[in-house]
Amino acid sequence: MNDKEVEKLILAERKRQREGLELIPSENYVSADVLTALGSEFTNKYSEGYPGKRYYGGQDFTDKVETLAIERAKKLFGSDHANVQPHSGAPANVAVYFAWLEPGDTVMGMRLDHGGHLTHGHPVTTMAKLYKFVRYGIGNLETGEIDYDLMREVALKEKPKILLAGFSGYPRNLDYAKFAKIGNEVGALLMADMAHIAGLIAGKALPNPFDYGFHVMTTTTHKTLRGPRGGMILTKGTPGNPLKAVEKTFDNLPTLIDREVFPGFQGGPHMNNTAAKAVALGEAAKPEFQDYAQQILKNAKKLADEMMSRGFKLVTNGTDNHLIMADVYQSFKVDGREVQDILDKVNLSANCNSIPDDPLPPFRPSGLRLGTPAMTTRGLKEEHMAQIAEWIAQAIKNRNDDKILNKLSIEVKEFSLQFPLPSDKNRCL
Ligand code: DSN
Repeated sequence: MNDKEVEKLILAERKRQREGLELIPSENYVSADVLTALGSEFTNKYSEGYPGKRYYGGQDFTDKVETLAIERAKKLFGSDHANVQPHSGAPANVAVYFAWLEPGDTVMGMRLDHGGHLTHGHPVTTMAKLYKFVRYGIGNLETGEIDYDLMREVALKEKPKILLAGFSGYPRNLDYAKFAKIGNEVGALLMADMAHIAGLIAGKALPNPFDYGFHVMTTTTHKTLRGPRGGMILTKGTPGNPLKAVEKTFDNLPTLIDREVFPGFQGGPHMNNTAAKAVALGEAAKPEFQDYAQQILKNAKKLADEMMSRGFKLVTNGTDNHLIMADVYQSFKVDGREVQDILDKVNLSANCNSIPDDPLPPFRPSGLRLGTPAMTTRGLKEEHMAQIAEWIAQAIKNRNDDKILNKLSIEVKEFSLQFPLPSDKNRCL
């Protein structure tokens, strides 16, 4: 690169990623092909509109690459329609709200402190000024089971126009059949935000909400799906072909969503990103991606067991998916932010997170959130999980001993370097 200042930072970040282990459950390592598509000449092109209906010339190849991404997404997730233009997960969710709701309408989503996401109506978001958000949450904190009776009671009272299933900090599975029953009873649009688990659904390791009658799914493309940073909206039903599953017809939903993404509130799509999404969707359709998805779950269960055997209290006492939420405050009387900082010192990357009914504030919460998608990409298996749990426990216990922390950081680095990043091959920089 000519720009040595930026080159230095790119190389430093690459070194950080190689020498450490990524335990943040929403992060991953993409392939060299995804990086190549991201760095391609598609970044030079404006393509407002959709394939076959653009506002600028020169769209022969952008149309083809976007169509490829759309067709791959539809096939992978079993949808009738796909919009691959959202720049990320938040705009994907907002597009569905704008398409389906009038200001003042009600949406029902998961409590943030029980694992829900900011964009599911947290009071600090702009959406919370436009719509009324009501909540469901975990009924049994020991098992993590959602209180579906209370969900139904609130839904019957509040009549949400959207019932939203999805999370960014919930380590169990949702019962989509129960969601669908309640949603259909009140005539709500059934929406799943599968940002965290899209790769697990694509890899057939977790159930697909569409198989339970959901109407729309939103997702990011960079978490378990292992693509570039971006978003996507998948819908059932096509224009002029109403869904028969519910009394209300949702036939115009795909068109309404497309209009909200563009020209509603996004301008030109990022075509380099679209190309990279197409690559990632192609990779996720391969049989080996199913092995990857299963291995994520096996690793998460093993890591959870190894942590619990070392004194970590886990929210819901384990995991059914890729993520683990540890109550480090209850376990070791140290808050999640401090643990996050300690782990950074030993080349382990995780993030602090609020837990249900957290006695501590959101910026210094009780929880530590971690997960296995990224380390599984690097080839780690169940037999490595005891060592990772041990490093985390040792780092916390010896947090005031720089000598021990330094020794742990070297151990983690030497271990990590044995597992190259998938993009280490075929790099041009
Ligand atoms: N920031 C994402 C996560 O880490 O889960 C959610 O948007």
